Amino acid sequence: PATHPLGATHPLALAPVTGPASSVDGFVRQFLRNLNYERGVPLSASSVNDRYFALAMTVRDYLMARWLEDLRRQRETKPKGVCYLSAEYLLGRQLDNNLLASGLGEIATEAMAQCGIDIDEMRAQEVEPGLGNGGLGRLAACFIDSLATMSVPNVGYGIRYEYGIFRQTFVDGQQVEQPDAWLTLGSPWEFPHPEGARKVAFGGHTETYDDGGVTRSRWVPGWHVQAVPYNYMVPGYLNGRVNTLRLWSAVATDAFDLRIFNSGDYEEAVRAQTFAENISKVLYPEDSTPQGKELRLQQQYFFVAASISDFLATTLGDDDIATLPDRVIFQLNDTHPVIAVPELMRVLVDERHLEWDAAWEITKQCFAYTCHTLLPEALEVWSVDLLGRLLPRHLEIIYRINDDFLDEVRERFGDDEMRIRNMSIISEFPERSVRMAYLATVAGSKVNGVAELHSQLLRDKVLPDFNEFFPGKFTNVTNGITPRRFVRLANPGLSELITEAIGTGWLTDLERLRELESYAENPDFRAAFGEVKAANKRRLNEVLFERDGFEVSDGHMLDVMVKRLHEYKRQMLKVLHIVTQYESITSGRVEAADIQPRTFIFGAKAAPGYAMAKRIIHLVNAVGSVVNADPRVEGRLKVLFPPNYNVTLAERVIPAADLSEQISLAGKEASGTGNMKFALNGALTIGTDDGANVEIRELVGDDNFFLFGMSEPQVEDLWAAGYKPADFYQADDNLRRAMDLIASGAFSDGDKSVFEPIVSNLLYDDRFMVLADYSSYIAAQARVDAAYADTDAWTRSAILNVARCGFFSSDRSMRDYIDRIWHTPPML
Ligand code: Z2T
Repeated sequence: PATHPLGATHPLALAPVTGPASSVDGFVRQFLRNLNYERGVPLSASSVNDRYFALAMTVRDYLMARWLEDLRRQRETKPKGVCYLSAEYLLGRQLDNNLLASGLGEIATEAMAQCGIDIDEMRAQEVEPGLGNGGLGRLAACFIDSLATMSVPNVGYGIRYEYGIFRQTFVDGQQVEQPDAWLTLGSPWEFPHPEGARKVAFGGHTETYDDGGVTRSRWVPGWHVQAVPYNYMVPGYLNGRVNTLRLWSAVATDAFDLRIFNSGDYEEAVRAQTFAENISKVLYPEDSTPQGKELRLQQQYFFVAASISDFLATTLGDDDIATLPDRVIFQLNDTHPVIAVPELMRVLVDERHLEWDAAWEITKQCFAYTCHTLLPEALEVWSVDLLGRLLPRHLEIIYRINDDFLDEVRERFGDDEMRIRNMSIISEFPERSVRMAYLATVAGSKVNGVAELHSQLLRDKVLPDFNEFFPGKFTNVTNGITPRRFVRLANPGLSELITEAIGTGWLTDLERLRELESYAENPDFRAAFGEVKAANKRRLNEVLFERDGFEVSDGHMLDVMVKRLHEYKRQMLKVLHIVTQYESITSGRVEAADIQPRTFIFGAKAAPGYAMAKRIIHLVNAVGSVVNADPRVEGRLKVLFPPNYNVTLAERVIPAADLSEQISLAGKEASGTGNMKFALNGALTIGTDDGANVEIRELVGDDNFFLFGMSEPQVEDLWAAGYKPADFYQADDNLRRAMDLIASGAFSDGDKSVFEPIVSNLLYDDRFMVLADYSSYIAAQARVDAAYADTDAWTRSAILNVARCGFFSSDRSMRDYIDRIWHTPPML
């Protein structure tokens, strides 16, 4: 048998590599067994998909013993665990991650080679599960990776959307959405458990009844659906641990089937079935503006009710319900799962017959809430009307929670009606509705923001009354990213270089990257580091050519802005910089030869209903076609916008980047996590003092970060003073020329109307103060150009970025949650 890749004496090497797949021979045998007996094909007649499945199953088989062992030990020792409740998990491809976690990478590669199979072709066969929109969903995926790696008991609960985030295509430069049918060829990573289905109720009405002299309320639902769990392995990194991700899929209940049988109205019955199954059909693609659609509320309640019921049935079992807080913390990933609060109250009071106050004491201890935004339009509210129709009992419970809470507020602050109105979970305008963030804040044992600045603004600006009322409830946990996927897998070259320099161990103790600091002064190391970056650019060029036919130029600085398209993130500022450079060449004021060659890469999906975001995508593509084709530019500026940016593409783009664009208006980006991925892969950041940029800059130092723009207090002041974007347009020649060029139709075949809405929005509204930060941004970009010209100094800075960003490991985020919020020790 092969030795463990960490060496048998390494403390993480708890589980020796054993079992059928632990040698190349064994792996080949198990692979062929799976191909023959699970896929039913001989190697000679197998399709790529057959081989991919058989390979995945062989990795699965290896992990299975560990999974079963973890589940057994959890049943036996009953530790406190984390139930992460999230409507999104943006997992990315699983094969490589699971090979890495199991330590089977080399064995599998050799075994495939012996079978005449190129393992890269297997990797390419996997369609990534895109069950999330962006940062929030990817964060959930990083967190469950870290929990498994840290041996903390955890189940991630969510929804198995049949269609994940849409596939983005461009037609004439404009976004067109295609359905993401990720399950068409099946998924080898999921384990359906129809026998573990939970019944979820909806609709109907409530009624009162006499319970031995006490009047109680109960729910008489109108209809039900079945929630079928699909389990996914979440393997820790080389520690022999496997946690579970459990995603729910909706199917019609027997009642629907019976209706098919009895009604005689077959079509109507099938329609009813389709209605039930719609619940887990598709991920809502809005990342920051809740749509208030009934189906979305159905999704939220569906997965949350199934998850609580599942936890109580399978984990708490017959144990005393009063011990629940010793066994679980339900972490609410934003407000999407907050309906879990009244649901747990309903279960405790209506089903387990606890007194209200006792139930509330338990509930408060069992929840904690993470807020991911500051945008007022992103704060979820549900109309009382809709909630009352879909979940009448829950609405009653929310009213009672609110009444009790406001009584306490009155007790503390007297009849301050203004304060009462401001703190009420129920808002009256523009229609009566439930403020989900308030409900989560009242119920949660802790409330956290996702970066220092964000948590501070949350406390002081968004929920100041609550902070005053609940001293100590608000806290910060700065986000993080898993270094396994975003350094080791995405950047094998850099990983090898790091290991050569400082040895192994850093992937589970990322602060050890500090040991690289001295290497920044070592010319050989810098040369090797530069070579890795160059190789990563070539690797990126390969995929960009393959997937989009892009031809990328050598010797360019790679300037990257990848994230959802949103006005607050200010892709427009990046466009104005590009147009400024382009205009300065074509007007003859600057020689093309004097310009630092740059390739600008954009990646961004717009919410399908977000017209302005879609127009900005159109503009980026339009600017790209004009700039890339203009001979006067002499190929020194290139704008590339590969469609359908996703985790798989991120893993190629980020390691190749020289410059990371993190240019949101200060006070708008809660944290950002792409910013961390870039810094840890040796890109320098040009950024505002926003979100986690603040902490990145503090760690890497001002010399290794290009800061620009207003600070959050300056933004506040400018608003208060009355912001007039047109004044900035008038005052800055470069800005005026860039805006005028866009307005002239230069990027729309002379048709001035195409981008007019963008131009006039910037001139007369500009909610995110693009024009106010423009001159500062252009000046910072000039500093970038100057810095890049000194390759050695740039590389030194890049190394220091890597060395000083170990803090941003999601392992550290998890430690913070564990110490300050969850109190769930590792299960050793
Ligand atoms: C999302 O990805 C984020 C916030 C949301 O607020 C919703 C979604 Cl889908 C409701 C992002 C933040 O914008 C980003 O700053 C942060 O880094 C990320 O969540 C993870 O916390």
